[in-house]
Amino acid sequence: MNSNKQLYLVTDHRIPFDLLEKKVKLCLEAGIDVLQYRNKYADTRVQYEESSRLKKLCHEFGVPFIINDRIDVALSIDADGIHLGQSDMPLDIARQLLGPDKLLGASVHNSQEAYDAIKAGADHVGVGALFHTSTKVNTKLISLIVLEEIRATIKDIPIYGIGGITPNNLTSEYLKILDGAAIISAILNCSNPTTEVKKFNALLKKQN
Ligand code: TZP
Ligand code: MG
Repeated sequence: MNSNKQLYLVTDHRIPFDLLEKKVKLCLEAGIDVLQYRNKYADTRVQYEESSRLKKLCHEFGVPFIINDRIDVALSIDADGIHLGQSDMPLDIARQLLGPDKLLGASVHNSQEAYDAIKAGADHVGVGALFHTSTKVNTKLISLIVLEEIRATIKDIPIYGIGGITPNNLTSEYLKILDGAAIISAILNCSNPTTEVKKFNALLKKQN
């Protein structure tokens, strides 16, 4: 079992950017492993400016910075990678545009999508929603059985769980399958992000 699992923080567009930046800094200080900028609503210029600032901050802590959906924004700020869903740019085209060295993440919901993502050159996948979430609308829940099927298909690249994950529901059943957890609300919409990051890391980094 991989005992050094990753804590992958995803930004929340509902938080005003100056406050978000402060919270992200606290999380970097407390120990996150990856940051993804996710904002489906802001103008391109805003996305460019916000992601430039967050990339600079992440790199002060040696943490990779990934952009959701927008390959143009990722290229423009030389982000470390991109995360794409099933209705975004095809993964193989994204890989051609990004080159071999950038991180390419894919959202998958079943073993066929997992198989396709590996073939197209994904470096890691996100699977969710594992639990009820109000952060993303129209999200179907992925059962533990389907997650296990995806794990059986994906042997060599990391699988991150996403969707409604909290320190309470990230149980050993999930930890034995996942390589990491991707979180929005449980860290960014709580009164003390530092404490929550530490709680997650106590689960994710414990020696199994
Ligand atoms: N993809 C599947 S669920 C989800 C995304 C982006 C939202 C995760 O946010 P939260 O607040 O951690 O449930
Ligand atoms: Mg997307």
